[in-house]
Amino acid sequence: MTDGKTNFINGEWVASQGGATFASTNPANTDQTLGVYARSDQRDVAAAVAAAKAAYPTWRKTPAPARGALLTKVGRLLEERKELFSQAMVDEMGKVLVEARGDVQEAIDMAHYMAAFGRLPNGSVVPSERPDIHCSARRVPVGVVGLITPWNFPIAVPTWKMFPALLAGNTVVWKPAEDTPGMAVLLVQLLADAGIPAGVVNLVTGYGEEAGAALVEAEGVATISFTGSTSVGKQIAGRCGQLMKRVSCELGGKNAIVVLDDADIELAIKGCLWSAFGTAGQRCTAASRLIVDSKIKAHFTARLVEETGKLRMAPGADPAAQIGPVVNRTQLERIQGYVAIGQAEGATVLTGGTPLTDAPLDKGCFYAPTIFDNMRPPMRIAQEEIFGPVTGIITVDGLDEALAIANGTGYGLSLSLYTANLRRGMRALDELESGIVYINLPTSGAEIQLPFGGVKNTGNGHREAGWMAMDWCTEWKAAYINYAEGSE
Ligand code: TXE
Repeated sequence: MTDGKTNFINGEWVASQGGATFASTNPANTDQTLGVYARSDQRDVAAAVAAAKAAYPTWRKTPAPARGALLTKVGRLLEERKELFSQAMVDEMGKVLVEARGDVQEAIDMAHYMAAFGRLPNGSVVPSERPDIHCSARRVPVGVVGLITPWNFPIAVPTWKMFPALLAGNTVVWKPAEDTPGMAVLLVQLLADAGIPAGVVNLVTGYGEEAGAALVEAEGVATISFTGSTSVGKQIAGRCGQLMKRVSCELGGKNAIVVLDDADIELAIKGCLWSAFGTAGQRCTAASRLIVDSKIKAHFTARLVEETGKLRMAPGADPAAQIGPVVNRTQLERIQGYVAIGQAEGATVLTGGTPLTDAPLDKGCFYAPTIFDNMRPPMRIAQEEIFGPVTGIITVDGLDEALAIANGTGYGLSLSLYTANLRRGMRALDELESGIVYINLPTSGAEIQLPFGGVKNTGNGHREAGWMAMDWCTEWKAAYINYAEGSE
């Protein structure tokens, strides 16, 4: 299926109507082409939307428990193919195998979690002011949903969107990231194998400005759910506003870990390593700011640098690899650009600060785990999402200053605080301005039964995962039914 026939429309694998293609490469060895994919345009998107519209009436009327049963099958097939998916993800996206397995596991968990929703209440019966009037409110699907997804969690993020949408009775058109089309093809084939009917999920591979933008514009798409950069998210949300389309945006983060003077330093270091360098820092929850109390800073910094030096960078397929490559050369250059900006702003590189150019890593997009000291809150490296294995230490005196600095960015996704003091922890929980707060845990590690999303520039108020995931993909319908005598 790497012959360019990678659009899945009305249950058929087809090439783009214009015949254009693009290639996907291995970030651990950019000489290696992994596959050739349909480069879709507005015509392909229109065909996919037409298929989704045609499939909608039947899917909407399929009983919710039956839709849930199909998701159970999807979950089981994902379990069977977990290793295949994980290996393919390592090759296409670059994350290390253990993390790729985690990515697929999140999809498995979401399939089973959402399957159960098929048998849960989907609304409420509400009292009326009048006798013999039955009042109720229930969720109904919105129609055709358009999904635009990034490459960093190429299975988890799409399924966090798709499974609630399907369970609710919507049909789907999906435009995955151009860096991970192969993962999308695997997932969509699995959905078909599980028995999801033709037209219910349609795939259009291709570029954001072409296929993605066309999906936003497409007539008949009721809502867009997007995860990606803040700049593209704002563009999409603006356009959806003009078109009166619903839109759900999950954007970037500038997450921080606060380490107070009473913290368990070794626990905090373990958390910082995972948050800053896991997935090579390419997570919306990555901790790119470490806010450390001056009393423990010297010891904390020395230990963090020491432990960072032990991290093994290698292609994700290497069983000993702890950090793989970043996704592509553009990201590598972007990271290098931010490191140069940080140095120009007066921050000092304690370790890292360069791409890795010794063989065999020179063939891939490897960037050394990097720690800045003397990061100050107004610096660009302390305000903007870097999306690479780069973090910096900001020194503070006490909890008040730490909380103010943690809150002092335009983002609000995930903030963490390490302390042995319950009162300080609870104050942080109250005062940190983010969708997710962790105490004595790293900023990454979401569980699917809790809402995921953020405040400020991180999003537009929607949440994925948890039961709240039903909100973005459903409308409420209120019903008033008169059963008074004489109404029959
Ligand atoms: O994202 P884009 P990129 C951030 C992170 C990263 C930066 C750039 O800071 O360094 O974004 O990454 C589609 N209309 N995040 O370039 O461009 C695109 O095809 C419609 C954080 O990969 O936002 C892809 O499917 N769609 C984030 C998706 O949008 C468009 C995860 C994301 O691509 C489009 C990824 C357009 N005009 C990046 N332009 C997170 N929150 O975790 C692009 N797309």
